[in-house]
Amino acid sequence: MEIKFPNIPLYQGWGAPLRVESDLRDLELIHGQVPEDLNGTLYRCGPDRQYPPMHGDDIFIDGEGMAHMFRFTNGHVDYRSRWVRSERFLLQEQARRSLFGRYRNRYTNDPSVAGRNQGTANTNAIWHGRKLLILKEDSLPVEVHPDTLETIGPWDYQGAVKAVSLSAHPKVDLHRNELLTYSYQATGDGSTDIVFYIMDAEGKVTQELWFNMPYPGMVHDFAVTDTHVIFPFWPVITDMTVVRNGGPYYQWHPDKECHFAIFPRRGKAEDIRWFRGPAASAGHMMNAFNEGARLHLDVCLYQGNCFEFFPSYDGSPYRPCPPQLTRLSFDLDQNRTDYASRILLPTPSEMPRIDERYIGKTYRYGYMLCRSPDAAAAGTIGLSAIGCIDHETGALTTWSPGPDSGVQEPIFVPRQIGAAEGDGYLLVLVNRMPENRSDLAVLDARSIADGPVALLKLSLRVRSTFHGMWVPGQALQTGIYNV
Ligand code: V55
Ligand code: FE
Repeated sequence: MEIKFPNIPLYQGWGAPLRVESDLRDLELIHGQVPEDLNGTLYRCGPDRQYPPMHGDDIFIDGEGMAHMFRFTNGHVDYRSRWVRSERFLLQEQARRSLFGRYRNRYTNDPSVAGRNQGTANTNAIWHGRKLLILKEDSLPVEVHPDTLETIGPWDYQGAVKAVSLSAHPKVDLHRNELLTYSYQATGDGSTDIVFYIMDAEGKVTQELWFNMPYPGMVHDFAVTDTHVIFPFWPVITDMTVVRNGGPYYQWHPDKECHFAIFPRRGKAEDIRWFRGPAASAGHMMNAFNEGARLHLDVCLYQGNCFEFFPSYDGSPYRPCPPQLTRLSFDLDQNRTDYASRILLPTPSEMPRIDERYIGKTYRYGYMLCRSPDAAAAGTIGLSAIGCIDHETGALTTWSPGPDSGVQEPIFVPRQIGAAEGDGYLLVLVNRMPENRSDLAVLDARSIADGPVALLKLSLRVRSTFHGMWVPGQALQTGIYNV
């Protein structure tokens, strides 16, 4: 059977399937100097396409996972990429074709893979509990080797995780060396079960709280404060009747409300407080923190449906709405169920990150993709700049790699153990679209507008990735983070 990808925009230009595993020792330096104090590894993960899809209407969040690493040692930077050899990948490799159908819809899979794991392992890479884990929210983590990216296998915390999946957006508490994570639709497709877990530095489950969601929604990300956990439920909902008929796994329900569950990190089901508000949606949270009895959630919020490819259940047309960094504030000492909402930044922004030593704490700096001044002139959303918001002044500073280039989610690296908040670097993959290849930019996080302190060249394209993490060399050796 011939290998031919459908002629759709998704697979053209920068999105063309790459399907290549690479090793590139010693990236070329375009300009600047790689900081000598930057020792460790940037891990990232994104989708590629192993084989042409079974259905023509593929969506970009559904390719097979490719893991990437950039290892920094004493000024040298080495790059490597490997497919994540999930059960799905291995089955398809054997068959030399796609066997899994539409995104998360097992009713569209080839009958030969009934009951097999359809997880793509394409969303995030995190290092915790002495393991490098590749994550996809519909399945359990896949462990890969932190030096080689060779796949080791699925990881269920020695059977302690009974949920069928774990989120791709866990939070690592670097101070306590704990992982805070969860599973939604945790007992199977369309279920309303959700479970919150805390794992210790050795990967032992030390907290587990099961409860029910208001509807079987998508819970792509959540947030934690030093004391609490907040789960947002946006009305992007699974209807199993639709799924069984081969339809989309999620549909937008503009007539349903958002719900938020807030409880103490070590709380019980009776501690859960619920809040509600008008329909909106989001992929990603920047951070959350406590201020007295109030909990603030900073989120890149869409005033409508954030997924064009998950249509409205009632056939109403998709209305584009740019993501805006918004602070939702919840009073925990009163009996109200509503919350306050304030836009922190009107400029569209997404893929928010912070200095992760400040997860759950009052924090000053946020980093994200944002609309570049160039794109603003062209009238597109064009999230082609890196932004840094200073919550103390409200000021936004940006760096754009040029009008024909794109950027991927920035990752913050502290300059050294004990550095002040925001004192460090941002690592940014730059998409050089006209040249069909990538750069890796190292920015000084305190002055991103000055441009990279080091710009490294790859002779190849690093297809768009979603998320990742910096792991200090010292942490890989000792097994724990030291901040
Ligand atoms: C998202 C991404 C996913 C997914 C569900 O950005 C939601 C949201 C990368 O995969 O499966
Ligand atoms: Fe995400």
